[in-house]
Amino acid sequence: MAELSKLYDAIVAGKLEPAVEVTKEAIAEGVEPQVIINDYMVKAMGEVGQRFQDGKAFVPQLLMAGRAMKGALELLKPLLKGNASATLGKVVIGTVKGDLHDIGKNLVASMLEGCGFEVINIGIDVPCEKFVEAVKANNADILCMSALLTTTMTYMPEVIKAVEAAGIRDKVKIMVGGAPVSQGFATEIGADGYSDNANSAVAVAKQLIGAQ
Ligand code: B12
Repeated sequence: MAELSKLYDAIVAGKLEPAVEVTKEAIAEGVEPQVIINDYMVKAMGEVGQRFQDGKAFVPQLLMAGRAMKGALELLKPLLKGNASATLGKVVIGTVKGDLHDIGKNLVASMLEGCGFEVINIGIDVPCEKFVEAVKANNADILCMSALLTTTMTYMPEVIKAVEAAGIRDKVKIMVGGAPVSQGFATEIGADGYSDNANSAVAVAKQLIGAQ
């Protein structure tokens, strides 16, 4: 039996190899990817964040934990894909300007892809113009923005304004997310959808394009 608590420990300790090993074992034993991600990986990142906040961990520890989580997540990505037959719609996703956090954004992207959306992932530190260009160039149905910092979530309404100024606001639904973002904030800035996790992000996306 894969000892999944060791996956939690490995991510908290920022150790890539044991994180990958335990994940491989769990996959071989048929443990649901969602269980591995939500019950162990996301919780471990939460613990690292708490330690950082409490002054018990520092940026190098955050980086190493992020690296361990990403490595293990790579193994699970192919398993998140699969039951998608036709494309439900096109999604452009990025982390807003000034923000380099991409683990949660990539998880949302993988889940959307796995559930039938075509996803154009435009990366981190994305300025307004790049979001607008990508939506236009791909004729996207949904624009997803991620922010993990209280100082960068305030960039989200700027992007919405830029989409409006480009005259395409009625053509694209806008979803926002990331740890400091809330439903209240999403409503306040005029976003169409919000979710606090990758699973329900898919449900919200489907709802927004009338696929559910
Ligand atoms: C890993 C990490 C880093 C790594 C990022 C590596 C990477 N490639 O992403 C590094 C080391 C680079 C980093 C840097 C910094 N970080 Co940091 N980081 C974290 C940490 C520990 C985990 C984030 C994470 O990956 N969580 C796991 C994922 C799965 O969760 P998630 O991102 O929340 O995503 C989920 C949901 O939010 C949602 N979601 C996310 N995006 C979207 C988008 C849409 C559209 C939807 C619908 C849903 C959705 O679904 C996701 C999956 O379920 C958090 C602590 C925390 N608990 O959040 C701090 C944290 C975010 N960091 C913090 C800080 C302060 C920093 C730094 C400023 C530190 C510094 N002094 O340099 C820098 C800023 C760099 C920058 N300009 O961005 C603070 C932010 C405080 C604040 N309130 O603003 C936090 C909260 C730590 C803390 N407790 O103080 N960090």
